[in-house]
Amino acid sequence: MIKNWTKEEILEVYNAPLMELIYRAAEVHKQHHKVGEVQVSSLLSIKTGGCPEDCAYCPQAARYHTEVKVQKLMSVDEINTAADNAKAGGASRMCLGAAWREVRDNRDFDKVLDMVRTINSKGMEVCATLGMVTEEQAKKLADAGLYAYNHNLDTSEENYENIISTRTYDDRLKTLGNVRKAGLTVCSGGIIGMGETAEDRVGMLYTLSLLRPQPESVPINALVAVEGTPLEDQPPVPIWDMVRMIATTRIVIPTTAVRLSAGRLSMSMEGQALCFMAGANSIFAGDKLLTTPNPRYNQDMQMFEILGLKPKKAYADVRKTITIE
Ligand code: SAM
Ligand code: DTB
Ligand code: SF4
Repeated sequence: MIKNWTKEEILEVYNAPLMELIYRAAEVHKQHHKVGEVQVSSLLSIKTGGCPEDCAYCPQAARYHTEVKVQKLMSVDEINTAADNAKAGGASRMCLGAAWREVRDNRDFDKVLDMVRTINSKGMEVCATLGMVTEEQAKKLADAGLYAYNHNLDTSEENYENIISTRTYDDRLKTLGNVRKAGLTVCSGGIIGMGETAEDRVGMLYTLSLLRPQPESVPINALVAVEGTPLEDQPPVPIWDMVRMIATTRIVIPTTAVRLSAGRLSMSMEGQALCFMAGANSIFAGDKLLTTPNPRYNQDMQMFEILGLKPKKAYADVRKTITIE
């Protein structure tokens, strides 16, 4: 039975003494996951910048003056090469990101469906984050072999309008519903460090925890404050807040993959180790996220070696092993 958390209960967890919180999260983690196994995803921006939305954190919004250069949708050939490289580097999942408000039924979408087929045929999990989708579009993505759809709630319902005005929280939830109806797995989380309160962080986790089924993956991003965006002057998120947020996510949504997402470049290895201890079991690897830098791949593999972490195999690889044995 999945526990129905109240906001008050989640806030109590979030505010617990830090060592108690980490211990509790680590116990939950051990019960539901293999300790030390971390899913490694490769992130690729297939269409960059020029987005009509006004998300205050985002360097890809056309209305802010950032250094991001607009790039039209990549070709299927380019994706093919990128997927080969990612696989050779040990990634088991590839996540395709597009700076779109929503998916439109046009040739670009057909191209994305081709990209999904191409990556899927290599035995890698494919995830996409393309903005809002209808149920029909989500079904087409599922038919092409998409494994997961990422669509973040980003913050609490109450704080949403302070961060984004060009769409509503309900729009976001509607897309998550469409994704679910199409049989895709759901990846949804948010960002901390945008000036939100602890109650906002908890409010977001509360909404995510109420989804049935709960999301299979919850990315927790630390804001990367990019020059030219309205949030450019936000101070860096203390690592302790990141650890608290990850531990609380782990406790409230025990079976999900908690992804230590954006912001790792500003974290020490010790800080990241605490995040893994507190229940993070997924990262984005590769020296670029969508438009901002990420730790170098070799540096991450060194961290894996030191902390005794192992990259998790793609579900497709696991299936193959089972059939052969
Ligand atoms: N356009 C699509 C959408 O908004 O759903 C997909 C791409 S969008 C860049 C994916 C997610 O990246 C956002 O929901 C947000 O959580 C995260 N993100 C974007 N800019 C960020 C930043 N500067 N720092 C941390 N996370 C960020
Ligand atoms: C998510 O939650 N974080 C990733 C992924 N989903 C698509 C994106 C992070 C983007 C960070 C800012 C950038 O590189 O543009
Ligand atoms: Fe566009 Fe997504 Fe960036 Fe918002 S987060 S501006 S929707 S690319």
